Amino acid sequence: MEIKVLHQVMEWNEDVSAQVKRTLGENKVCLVNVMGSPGCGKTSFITELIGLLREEFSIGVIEGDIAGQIDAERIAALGIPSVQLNTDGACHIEAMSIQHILPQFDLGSLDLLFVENIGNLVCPAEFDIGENFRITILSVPEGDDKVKKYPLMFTDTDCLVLNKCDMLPYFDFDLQAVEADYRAVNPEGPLFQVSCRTSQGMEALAGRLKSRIRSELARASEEEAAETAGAKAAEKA
Ligand SMILES: Nc1nc2c(ncn2[C@@H]2O[C@H](COP(=O)(O)OP(=O)(O)OP(=O)(O)O)[C@@H](O)[C@H]2O)c(=O)[nH]1
Ligand SMILES: [Mg+2]
Repeated sequence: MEIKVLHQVMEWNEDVSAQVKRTLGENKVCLVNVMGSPGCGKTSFITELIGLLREEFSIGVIEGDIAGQIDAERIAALGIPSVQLNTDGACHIEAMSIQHILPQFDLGSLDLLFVENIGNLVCPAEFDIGENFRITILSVPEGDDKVKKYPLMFTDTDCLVLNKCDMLPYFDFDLQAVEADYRAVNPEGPLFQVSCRTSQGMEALAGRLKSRIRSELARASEEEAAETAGAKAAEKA
């Protein structure tokens, strides 16, 4: 199986996230930026979600890693279009790279594009890659102090997923403390407890995601309709 591997575009620092958003909006594609530490379960989570969402949405995945194409191969094995982005050392993905990769997908036939960001709790939070929304994953074995230590990752997210909850009996992990720390930095953000190993909590999460994706796609359609109406009115004037 041949996987397309593209490299991070480093020569420009210009913020092109608005252009990425425009391209995605025009094609009615919802982009979800999945972030978290190395090994927290980002690929496992996307894989689980593909199973739960693929009946309703046409899905593609951009897999970000410093090197290698292991994750893109995992996704391609599911029959889902996937492109591997290698950042060659950079600890985050930039919008410029997403803009560069989008033409690799048949955007007109996609509804949903997952981007698995580089495993890191720091830099990815600082870069808007043109996403509709962000999901941050924290896993039980990482420890219960991460929200306090890396607040931006948990402040600038639309949802926190606590993964590997099947491991809770084996770790001194204070769930209430994590919830309280998260509430302190992100009072409105939902928190889902899941296990990608047992699928615990995944259906409920997928239900909430479906509503969010539907409303993002509906908004893109409304904006397109408004633009068309505006252009027609301008033609007449
Ligand atoms: N017990 C348990 N293991 C899990 C769970 N989710 C993922 N794993 C395991 O955790 C390891 C890392 O999972 P990945 O999905 O590759 O994690 P990732 O965040 O994509 O990793 P990188 O791409 O390397 O940053 C694998 O061995 C998974 O099988 C879970 O809910 N419970
Ligand atoms: Mg991965």
